[in-house]
Amino acid sequence: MGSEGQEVKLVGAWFSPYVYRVAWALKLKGVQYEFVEQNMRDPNKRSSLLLDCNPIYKKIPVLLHHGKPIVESLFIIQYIDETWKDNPILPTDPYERAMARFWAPLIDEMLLEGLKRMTYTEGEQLMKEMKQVSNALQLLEEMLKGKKFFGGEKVGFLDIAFGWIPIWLGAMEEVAAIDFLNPYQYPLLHIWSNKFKEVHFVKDSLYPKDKLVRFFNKFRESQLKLAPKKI
Ligand SMILES: N[C@@H](CCC(=O)N[C@@H](CS)C(=O)NCC(=O)O)C(=O)O
Repeated sequence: MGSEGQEVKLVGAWFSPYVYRVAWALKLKGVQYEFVEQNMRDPNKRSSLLLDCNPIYKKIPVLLHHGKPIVESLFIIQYIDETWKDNPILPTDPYERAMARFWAPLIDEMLLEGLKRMTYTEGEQLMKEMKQVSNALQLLEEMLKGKKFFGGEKVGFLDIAFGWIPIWLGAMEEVAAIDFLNPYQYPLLHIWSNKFKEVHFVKDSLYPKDKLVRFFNKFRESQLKLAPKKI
């Protein structure tokens, strides 16, 4: 296992939480891969590689396995889990498995996409997004009751899906000047965040927070220029 070398390529970019998920899943499985960095700054200048392998969404990450592209991070993780059987990522219990598949995209929409939208919305819409983000954090706090990781005693699908929180949320909070992950309000999530950052394959893969803050500040500026102001 893990000796496929160049047969596995991860098409991504350093700043993307969706890409990290896939990298973590590959690392957990011990699969060797080549990282193919994309310049995502200009939506009109996507590489021909990305356009060829993700013509529908034109987004990263894309996993290339023996030249075959798999897109959408949560589907990619499931593909990885089914392809390399050691160190299972998804729960084996069918009910737990179904629930993990239910929560991951829901929290993506409420929390990750909600936070992105928060960086460029204002007024009533901003309040709505903030409420949704708090609701999502509360849901995560509930899920962690009696557990070390979302996956139980060890890192699983939801830990990998939510693994961006410890670093990316902090950077987004700084850009939006809002403190979301309050340890008093979300003590279990706070403990989990610290624990996840210490997981061996996560620890060495993270970029410093200030680099992400600079990136999100630029992202916010570009989105604010695009978004019509509603006052
Ligand atoms: N649902 C997708 C989201 C991926 C995504 O939004 N990727 C961003 C980078 S963080 C991207 O490629 N954006 C480019 C664009 O929207 O044109 C997934 O889970 O893979």
